[in-house]
Amino acid sequence: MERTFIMIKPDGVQRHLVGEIVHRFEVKGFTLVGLKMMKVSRELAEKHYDVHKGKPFFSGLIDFITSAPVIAMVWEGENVVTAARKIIGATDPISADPGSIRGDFGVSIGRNLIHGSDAIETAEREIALWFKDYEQVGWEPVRHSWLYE
Ligand code: D4T
Repeated sequence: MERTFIMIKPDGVQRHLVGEIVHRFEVKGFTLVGLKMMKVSRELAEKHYDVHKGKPFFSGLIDFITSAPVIAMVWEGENVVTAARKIIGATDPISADPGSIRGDFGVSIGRNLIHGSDAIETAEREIALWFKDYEQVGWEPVRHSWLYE
């Protein structure tokens, strides 16, 4: 079953949106298989955002991600990578559709509340970067046959 890496950023934690955000993934039908709260080191933040190194917003982004705790999660389900990006919404919250997390709760690209892996290969890289194997707990939800034909 497909897995994706989701992180509630420091603004989501500071704005007390953790429960709301977790709820959206749960009620959609995805399964939580890993969750931890952590203060991110600059080293981990720079590895995670490696592709943006050298861009004008990079140092501000690293300052922001390391400024307060985040909630790191692994979610599981069919097509969860693509579906999670839809639940999250476009990068700039002003362009994000209402009904998405960024569309409902954000106003600024530098405070866009949540990260989600953008492809299956990215998800594999990010899960390996953030989670040890034993921190991921595979389990069989009893609702499974009511979600999938
Ligand atoms: P993340 O990676 O945080 O889920 O965001 P996205 O996948 O939606 O968007 P991204 O990789 O292009 O941007 C990473 C991160 O950088 C911030 N950012 C981005 C910013 O502060 N200013 C900018 O101009 C851009 C493009 C927001 C998300």
